[in-house]
Amino acid sequence: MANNPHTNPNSNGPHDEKFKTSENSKSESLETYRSDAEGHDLRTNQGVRISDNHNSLKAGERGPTLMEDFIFREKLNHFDNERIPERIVHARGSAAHGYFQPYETAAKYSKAGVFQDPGKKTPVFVRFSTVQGPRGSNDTVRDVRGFATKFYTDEGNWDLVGNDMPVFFIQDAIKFPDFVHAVKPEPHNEIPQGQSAHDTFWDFVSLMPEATHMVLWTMSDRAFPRHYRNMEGFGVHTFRLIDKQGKARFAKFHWKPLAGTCSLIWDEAQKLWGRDPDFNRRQMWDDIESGNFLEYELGVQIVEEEDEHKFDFDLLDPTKLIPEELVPVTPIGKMTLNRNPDNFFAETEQVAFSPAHVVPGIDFTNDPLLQGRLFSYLDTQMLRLGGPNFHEIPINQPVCPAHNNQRDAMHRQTINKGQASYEPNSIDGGWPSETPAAPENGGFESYQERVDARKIRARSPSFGDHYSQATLFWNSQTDVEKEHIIGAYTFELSKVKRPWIRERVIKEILPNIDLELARRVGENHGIETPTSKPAPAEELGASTLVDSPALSLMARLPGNIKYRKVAILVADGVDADHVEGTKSRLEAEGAQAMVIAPSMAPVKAASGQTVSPDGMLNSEPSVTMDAVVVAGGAESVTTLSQSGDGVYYLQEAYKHLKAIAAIGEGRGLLAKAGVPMQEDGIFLGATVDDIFTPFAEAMGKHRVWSRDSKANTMPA
Ligand code: HDE
Repeated sequence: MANNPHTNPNSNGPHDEKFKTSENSKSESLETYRSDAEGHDLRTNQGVRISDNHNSLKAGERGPTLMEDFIFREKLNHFDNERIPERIVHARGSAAHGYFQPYETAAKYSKAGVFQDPGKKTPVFVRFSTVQGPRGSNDTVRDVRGFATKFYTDEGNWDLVGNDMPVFFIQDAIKFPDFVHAVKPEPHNEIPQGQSAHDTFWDFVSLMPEATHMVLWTMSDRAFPRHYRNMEGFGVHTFRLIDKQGKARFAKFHWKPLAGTCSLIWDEAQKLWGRDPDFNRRQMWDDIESGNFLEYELGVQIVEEEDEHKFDFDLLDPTKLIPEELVPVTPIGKMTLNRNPDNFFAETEQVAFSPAHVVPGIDFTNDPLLQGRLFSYLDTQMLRLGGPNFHEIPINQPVCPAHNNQRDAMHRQTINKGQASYEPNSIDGGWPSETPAAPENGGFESYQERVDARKIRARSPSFGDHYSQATLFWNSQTDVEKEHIIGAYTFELSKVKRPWIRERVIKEILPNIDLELARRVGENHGIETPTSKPAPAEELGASTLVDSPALSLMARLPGNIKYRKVAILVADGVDADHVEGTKSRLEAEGAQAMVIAPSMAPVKAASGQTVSPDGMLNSEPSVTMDAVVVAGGAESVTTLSQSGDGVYYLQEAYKHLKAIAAIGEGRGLLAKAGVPMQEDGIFLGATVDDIFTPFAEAMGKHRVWSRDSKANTMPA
């Protein structure tokens, strides 16, 4: 086209150089908008200095407030409008900045700039979230976690809007409003908040067998991660990667946490709702502030186009995963989260992710859930962020330039110069101009998938298997994980009031996953279960694998004590050497030691030294720790043994399968708490050196799993 300066030989106007950004590009772009009030006078939004911020303007000291008071009106008016709609799902979230860096070039899979150069750090912003609860709900509820990453690449923003589970509840986006209405607090009384344990959720999922696989994941301990750093992430859908030659391959995205996978225990998660409702967001914030950054490896499972149909499930079906034993996850780079936002609202609340935000080299498939998502995110953000200019909000702006002929609308910030807001034009030199199609030019060209079909409202028969991967997941769990899943179904269904819904789950759904699972949950509800699977063969499906060990949380335990939080219990008369010795050995291996005392008053050690507590028995309870050490010193242990909080600390730690060590007289507190002394995961010794190595080893396994069957004997 003659007016396209890209192609017009007579045009020598400017055009975009290839953009080279750095790890800091996003932070630098936000700098323009940061505001620091230090040293400034208080002023109105119009810049007028305010001389009295305590009294409104009145007709007489005791008289009515005057309409004329523009200072008062402006302040109240802004305050009255501070809230925006929260996200319809994923309302509660917490985010951090960081960067992504490839290990080596992944050019053989994708031409996306973000994957090409191992020396290149691309800025990212990641928001973690729960799904069901409102903005003010608890962090540790049983729920899916969102894991949404915005890559600010040289070629535009790429959003990988994933979850911490690799599958989803439904196969077609048209069912999303039904699903969300069912799982959300019930419409008549807005109960329960942040929970799936209620009638409408179980009613829906038991009538929708395709939900079974994902529900099983949410009944596992994955539903309450110990820390965002201990959580896997998944792009869920099958995407396409396109290389420079235009060749496409199917790809699933994975985030693998370098700190290993660890979850809470249900009883612990529930207690945390009260003890620290901000448990996950607080830990991420504190860790980043203290330089303990979060790290994840980005991996891809690649399937060649010709292998599309070689699996016993459909790659387009979002209720299915590709077992890692069939297609290994190839690591392609690492993401580090290393900076907290400056302002929660401006960044975490206003960030707008969308799976439709892709860059050249990444493309979609016909997964009908993904196709629906491509519409939904922009649509909801129009309402949530007040119109079509939300891409101008600083956190949402790309780090490369973005020019086009879109104009006006609410809250427009950009001052577009020139007269031509159309293309082609000859008035403004033909700018901004299209990028002629050709891979080296960097324009987005959709993958030319051949589509030759009838228009039809139907579900593909290849989506008909609803159970085989649920069975695969169940088979892949360790005995402890299975017990926790049985406990989870039992608990959730105990909150379902309508008996026919409980019966439907136990008699018609669970047996199709596993007869023993159904029998055990049935036993707990006094419901007899069938002795053979009730679903028709095509719904049961058949998995080529019997199990997939990668699906167990135990497959990626941390193996060391880095970032683990350990309480050292002390009171007056404590042996200071035990405290110092334990602390220095823990910290040397990257763990965080917290000295916990009955109060915040400095503790007088037996030697006369002073030990400063980091927290109190009841303000930093055992549910916020990974392990406990009781320091010696006869007087200290007597005081702790006489404290209900001290005794409870150990009982609860025991119940939650935590490693417990006692040095010297410290064993007295174990005796008082009824914690067995001769058991795995309990370490007694006269000195720190006696206990440390086996204690640390036990912590590296996250929990003392062998204690699981005894945990319930402890009345904490
Ligand atoms: Fe979302 N989802 N979703 N979702 N989703 C939203 O977008 C939607 C799905 C996910 O931290 C909403 O801006 C539909 C799967 C995350 O800001 C909304 C369907 C996966 C976040 C929306 C799905 C996700 C959202 C609400 C089925 C994992 C939070 C507010 C077709 C791969 C992002 C918003 C953040 C948020 C729609 C299913 C992940 C309404 C229609 C599957 C992590 O647009």
